[in-house]
Amino acid sequence: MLTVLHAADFHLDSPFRALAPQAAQRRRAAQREAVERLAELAQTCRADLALLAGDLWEDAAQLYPETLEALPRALGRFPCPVVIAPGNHDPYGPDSPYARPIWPENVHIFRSPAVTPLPFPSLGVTVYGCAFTSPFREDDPLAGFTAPQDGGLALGVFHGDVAGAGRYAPIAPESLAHSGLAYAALGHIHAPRLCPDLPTPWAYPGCTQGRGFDELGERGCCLVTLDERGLQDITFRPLPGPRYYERTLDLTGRDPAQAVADALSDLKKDDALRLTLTGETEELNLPALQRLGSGHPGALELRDETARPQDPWARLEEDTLTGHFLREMARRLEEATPAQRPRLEEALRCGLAALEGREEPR
Ligand SMILES: [Mn+2]
Repeated sequence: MLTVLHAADFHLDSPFRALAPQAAQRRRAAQREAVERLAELAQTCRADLALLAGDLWEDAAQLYPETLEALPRALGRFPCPVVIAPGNHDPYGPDSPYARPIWPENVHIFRSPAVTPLPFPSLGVTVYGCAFTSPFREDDPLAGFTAPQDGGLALGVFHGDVAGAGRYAPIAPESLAHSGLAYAALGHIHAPRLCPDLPTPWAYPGCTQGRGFDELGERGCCLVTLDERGLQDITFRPLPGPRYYERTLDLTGRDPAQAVADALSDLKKDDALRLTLTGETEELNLPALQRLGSGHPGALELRDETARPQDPWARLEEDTLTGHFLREMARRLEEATPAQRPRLEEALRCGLAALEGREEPR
């Protein structure tokens, strides 16, 4: 049995421009720590091989020296070979950090845009992969490629866009199907997507850490097990670290400050929450509500979509259909028994909504 750890899209040293400088700095530190957590996971699950499918950093020109120390050090802690297929954010080139003598012996980096074999005879595995050598690549790196069926296990690691048609190495489904690979470890798409189907199982592990409200929830890597017949299992494994969440909070009948405090209570310090406030409530004191998030620096985003409570009887005197409706409902409610009232009140709300052309009763 072969255990493969597959990760991609670390985007180390992302700018986190939406955050205050200190919070952004903590996010970058957490990104570096995520690579340490990956190394620990590789140790605890006794990985035989790690496949990193590109975009390990956001921009080589903006890398901090700390990162160029931390990344090779963390990769050196993997108990196995680590194979990197550079992507559009970390393309290989003579000036790339990948060309510097900073990488430990267990790290192997693809340098050519052509698919190249990298054999690991002791594992009975050949890894096929290639590199972005510039920020764009419009051809399909797997077009016309088929791994020789030489008895060993053929695995692939590529940065590219499955079924995409853009400038980031579009990989056609037919190319994958004809590749002869027992598993294709992909990178580029930031949401996890696992496709274990034959003939060529593939997956995107997604980015190792969310960087904004377009990258919500748990983030991590894939653990893949294979035997000589091929894929046995793919599992998504979340990594610890700051998370982005998006929630809706209905404030109808609630104390806004208490409701927002409750929503924040299960959030970790560096987590970020976008909270859309809905329902009927008095005018909100947004700065005061925002201050409740001061324990989560720069990471509570409030969106006020609340409505003011309406007096249903405001138009009772009007000589309009609505006025007639309200007067009729007032008469019936006056005569109603307590048991009849809830149904009539519901009819009042629905009737008013219909007259106002609303989709939902207030
Ligand atoms: Mn990426």
